[in-house]
Amino acid sequence: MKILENPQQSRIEPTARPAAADLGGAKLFSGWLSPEEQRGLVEAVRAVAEAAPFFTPVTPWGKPMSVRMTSAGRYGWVTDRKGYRYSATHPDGMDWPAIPAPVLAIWRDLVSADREPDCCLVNFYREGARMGLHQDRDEADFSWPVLSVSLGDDALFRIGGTTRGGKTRSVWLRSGDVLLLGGEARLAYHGIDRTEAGTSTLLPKGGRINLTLRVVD
Ligand SMILES: O=C(O)CCC(=O)C(=O)O
Repeated sequence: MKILENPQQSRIEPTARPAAADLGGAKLFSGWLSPEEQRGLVEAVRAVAEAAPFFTPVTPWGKPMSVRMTSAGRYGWVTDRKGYRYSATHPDGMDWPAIPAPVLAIWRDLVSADREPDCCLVNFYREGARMGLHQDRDEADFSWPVLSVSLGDDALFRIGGTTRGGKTRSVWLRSGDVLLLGGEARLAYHGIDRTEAGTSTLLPKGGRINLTLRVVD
């Protein structure tokens, strides 16, 4: 896994950054982002959504997902009747906006300064939204980890092994937490069982935003 070994390269006060907890190979950095950094990220997401509006993805089987999505970067992740895939354009035809600088800074701090992610998927969970257990496997090179940032309401995250139907464990992801799925956990099944409304005041109308950064090709 390409995690920087020198935490001194963090942007702000490296000593203030929490250590990671191990979740069966995944690394959870609880409280990695300060409230001010979280507010900055929400502003950045707002600008992304103005350029590339949230849409309701539909599974290849025709079922609308409960999560709304948009993306930033060279690619966005989309799904519709044609299948799950990365696309260079939004379903409405426009290019995706660039990945905001403060989002890239998290990747540089925790993954690598040598290569930027190609895609920042933005998931928006209203109350009642969830994401079923799945693997992230539409990318070409699994040696790059998936980095996931939680903003807003708490979410019950479930993670298992690399085969469907195996043992899973659950942990609450809170606003400002950063999770890395790399190494043995890169292809772990994972999902969000539910969010807990009212646990954060970060988003004025409530809900949860998840940013997922991936190297695609
Ligand atoms: O919302 C989350 O924390 C997980 C998102 C996720 O699993 C995905 O986008 O593949």
